[in-house]
Amino acid sequence: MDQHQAAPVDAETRARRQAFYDKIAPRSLAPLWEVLRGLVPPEPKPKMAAHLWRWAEVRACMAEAGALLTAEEAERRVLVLENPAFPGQSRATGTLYAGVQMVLPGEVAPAHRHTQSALRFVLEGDGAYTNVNGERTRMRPGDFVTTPSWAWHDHVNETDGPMLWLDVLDVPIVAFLEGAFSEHHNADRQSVSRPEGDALARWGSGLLPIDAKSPYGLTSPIFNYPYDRTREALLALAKAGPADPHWGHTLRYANPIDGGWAMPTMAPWMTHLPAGFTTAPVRSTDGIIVTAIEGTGSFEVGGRRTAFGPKDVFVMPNWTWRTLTADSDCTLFMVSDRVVQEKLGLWRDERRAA
Ligand code: GTQ
Repeated sequence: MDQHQAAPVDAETRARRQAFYDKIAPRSLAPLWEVLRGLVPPEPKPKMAAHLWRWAEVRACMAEAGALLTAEEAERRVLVLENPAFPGQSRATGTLYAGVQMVLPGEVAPAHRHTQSALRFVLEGDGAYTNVNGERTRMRPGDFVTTPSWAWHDHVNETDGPMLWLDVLDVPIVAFLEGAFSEHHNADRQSVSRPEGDALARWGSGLLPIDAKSPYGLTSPIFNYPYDRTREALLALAKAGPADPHWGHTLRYANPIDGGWAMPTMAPWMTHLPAGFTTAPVRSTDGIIVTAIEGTGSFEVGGRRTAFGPKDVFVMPNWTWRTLTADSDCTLFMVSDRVVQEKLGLWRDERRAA
């Protein structure tokens, strides 16, 4: 399609042009024609790399970090999952931050708030809680927990065992927009003003308050989408009919108020793949963070296959053909910036027959 080719130029012309560029540079001017191809490329060239973090490795490093400093000292004891293509940039994909957080028995990760939205996907432990704007939410493996932009949040572990989860934040997106603000609470733990389960009862039962007004702007008012419910729904789907060739059995986490994605900058969903199932190739403009809460299998991107097991975290690049294979029954949590791209009219996908 793109046939436009600049005619070759001789050395003298090139030198004259360069002299002109050098002359205008101090005036903060630059020639578009030297960079146009890169500014409006024919299609995305993904910069992020596909990568997998083995849970056993992350867990062992986390145990070491646990002996080095407390959650209070660290404010958040997190090992950042850094995409190898972006060293030092705290990015798991081109646009999303991810990390694994640990809160040990008796610890508190003190209350703060920030304009970045956060989500938690619980990996290990049972019953430590996160307080979000006056409501306590107990966490269990497989739960999807939201922390809306500018909501106070602290994490408290009063159980006997360590609690670990995957954090995903829109840090790179907010940084790009230069919209980062944050504050510390004057108390380590915020006071709890509503009973546990209040949000789920009001918003997460297929019912809505009669005068429903969104308490958290564009973010779903449900703080915790418990895994037992999500799992039950997915297994019912799997019983009811065949899996979609490209998506398997997939449900997205929705905002009950408007049916949109649960969060304004991060689009989370969950996929069940029965043992032996391989998805047909898809590529989409969003880079995706994945973790298996159950099951083993492999993913193939750009012709390279990598095996995964429970709690491994992996990333699949934007605009790169991908397939997922389940060796045993798999439940996969996935999240991307798809919601942002959809709002901007940018999201695209392409699908091939199996
Ligand atoms: O739990 O509030 O992984 O503020 C990074 C920044 C977690 C949190 C992260 C944060 C948090």
